[in-house]
Amino acid sequence: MVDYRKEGLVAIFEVNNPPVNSLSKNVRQGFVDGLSKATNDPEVKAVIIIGKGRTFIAGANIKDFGKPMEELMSSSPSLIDIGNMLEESEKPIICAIHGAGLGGGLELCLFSHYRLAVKSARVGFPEVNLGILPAAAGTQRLPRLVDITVAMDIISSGRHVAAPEALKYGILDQIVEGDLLKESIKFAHSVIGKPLEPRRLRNLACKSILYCISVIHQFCLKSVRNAADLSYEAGLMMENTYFKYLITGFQSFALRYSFFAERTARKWQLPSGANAANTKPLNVQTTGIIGAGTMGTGIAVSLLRAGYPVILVEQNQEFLDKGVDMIRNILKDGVSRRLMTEDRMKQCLKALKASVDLKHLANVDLVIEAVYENISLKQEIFKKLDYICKPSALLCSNTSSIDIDMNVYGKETSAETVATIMDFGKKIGKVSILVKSCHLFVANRMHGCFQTEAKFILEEGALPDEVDRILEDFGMPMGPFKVSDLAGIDISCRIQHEVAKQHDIELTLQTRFFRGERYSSLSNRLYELGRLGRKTGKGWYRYEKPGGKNAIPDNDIKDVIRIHCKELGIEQRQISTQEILERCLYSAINEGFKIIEEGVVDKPEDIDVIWWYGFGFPRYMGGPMFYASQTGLKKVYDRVCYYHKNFPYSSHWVPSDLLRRLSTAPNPVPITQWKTVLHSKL
Ligand code: 3H9
Repeated sequence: MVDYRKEGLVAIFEVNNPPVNSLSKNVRQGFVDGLSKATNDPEVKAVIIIGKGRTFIAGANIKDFGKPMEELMSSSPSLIDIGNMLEESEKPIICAIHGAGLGGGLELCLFSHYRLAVKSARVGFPEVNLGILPAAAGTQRLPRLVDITVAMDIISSGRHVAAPEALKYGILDQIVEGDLLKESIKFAHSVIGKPLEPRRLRNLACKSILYCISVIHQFCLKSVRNAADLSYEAGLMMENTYFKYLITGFQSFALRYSFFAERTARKWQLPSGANAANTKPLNVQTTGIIGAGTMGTGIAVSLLRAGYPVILVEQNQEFLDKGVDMIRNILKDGVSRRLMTEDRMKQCLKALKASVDLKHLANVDLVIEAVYENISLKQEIFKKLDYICKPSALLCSNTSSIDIDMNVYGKETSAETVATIMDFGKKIGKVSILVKSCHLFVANRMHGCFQTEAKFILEEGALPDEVDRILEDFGMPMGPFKVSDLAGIDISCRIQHEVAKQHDIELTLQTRFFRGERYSSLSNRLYELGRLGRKTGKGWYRYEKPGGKNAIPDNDIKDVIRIHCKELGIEQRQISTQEILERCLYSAINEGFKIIEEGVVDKPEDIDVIWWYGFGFPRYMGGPMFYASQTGLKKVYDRVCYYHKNFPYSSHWVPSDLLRRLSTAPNPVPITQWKTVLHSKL
């Protein structure tokens, strides 16, 4: 686990715990053994710690955190024990970092006397993302090395700091060009015999005091403050107390689930047996996008930023020019927000070609169709692409509501194509989740239930700002009515009318049922009043100006709802917070169980990941399916049945059979095993 060898005067500890050299118990023991050898060997004058494989050390083993507290805390040697031994060593200890030095990995570096890294390395304290704080002296030692505001930023943001930035702060002593080990050995020789006392961080005083921020962040803040206010020993004791408190809490539990869920979600597999591990992605070098609207231009920016050349195609020059302008503005905004340099922006714009002729897509490796939601238009485009594009080109659609087998992975989609798209998603900085084709797909299908219930709740007596506040207090970044105002009320109305047209139905303000389902025409009423949301300065809220961002509760909306209900004879009543939360969340969760049941996703984790990235569902709640598992499936099922009885004309309340079966299991089935119940007799 820690391989020990000597190169002249230098002992090398090579951490060898694939895949990411986490600090599990035998690695920690390996350090103790290595240190004992190095200390007792008079020939050894310095020690280098280096990681084998793709990275230095990714921190403590997160799987250990599920263990009971006594076992966790008594598991010796602890990281702090090792750290103390490193710091006290009379022979200089040098950490040589490549890949990532995170969490406990960085703490170990801070106990060492010197830190070197290759330019591509990253360091940081991502513990906040797991709902804990760096508790192997990280909060006590980093503020002794760098300015306290920098320490607070790194600890409370959890961000990965690139080596050049870390060098600037003094976290690193040197960036190494060329072979990391060879250069580190040279460095080791240069520091042999130099005094080590000034290199021992515990002796340094903290540099300044500050201000700051949520539960985990508050603990990080308190702990960093302790570095300034208390002795090192007292600070350490408090850090340990906070850690014990946080690690047993719900947030850390949910965040640890989220960490693994995201990785599990990446592991796609098809019924044929093809999967992420056994299928090689194809090489995508050139791309094309059809449609220069909001979606098309947004996708173009992602591809350009990731270094792909893009050919953007629109039906006429006017739309094309508008699209190119939009792309230019997004990139410029990125420069002004320091997300990219001016030079990088220029390179991106150079890689963009614009055309009104589909024929220019003849040689691209991948085409993304992003035109508006109209099935015949999309089909016509794909027919043309079949002739124009080379046979190996991947044809993709950005549809979000049309149920076409060619959109996601359909019956005819090869495993190689799936592998390529999943890999491509990662390369453009997105999280890709493999889902089967179904009406509205996963995100819109579940979120549709959530939004629909929110509207029914208004008809029954609540106000938009009340519903939004309750869901925001729960942790959603924005309530459903603020989201609707942002997206534009006209967009959802047009989609509804388009769907109705396909069924030869005309929706009016009096429509209360659509295809046998309860229907709310409330947004159509706003549409007719020209209240289209932020862009018109009025929607479910009013705004300081058209395009304004401050949502102000509007008394006029009360009248709109009152008149709507009076005309349609809908009775209004007082609705409790519990009912609002349950109806929005449980309707979506019940739909989520149906999605798993139908095999549209492979596992519940896929749904949770979609909700964090798609709708900003709070990660510290783990996602809607994890939230349901923690609430208790019996409770969720009983409430779904209750609402089904009360609202029989909403099919999203028909209880999922999988949910029913899980809720009656004699013992709670862990979320990771729900799928097994699908095939069992429960
Ligand atoms: C900590 O250190 C607490 C301390 O302050 C003190 C406590 C007293 N443990 O992400 P990848 C697995 S808390 C266990 O796909 P990449 C991961 O699940 C820790 N397993 O690779 C996956 O497994 P599988 C603070 C871990 O190259 C595989 O390794 N540190 C750990 O895209 C590959 O991972 C962090 O939070 C771990 N620490 O990214 C860092 N890390 O193949 C967490 C990874 O079965 N790690 N695995 O799915 C990362 O951010 C990324 O893994 C890293 C590599 C950037 C290192």
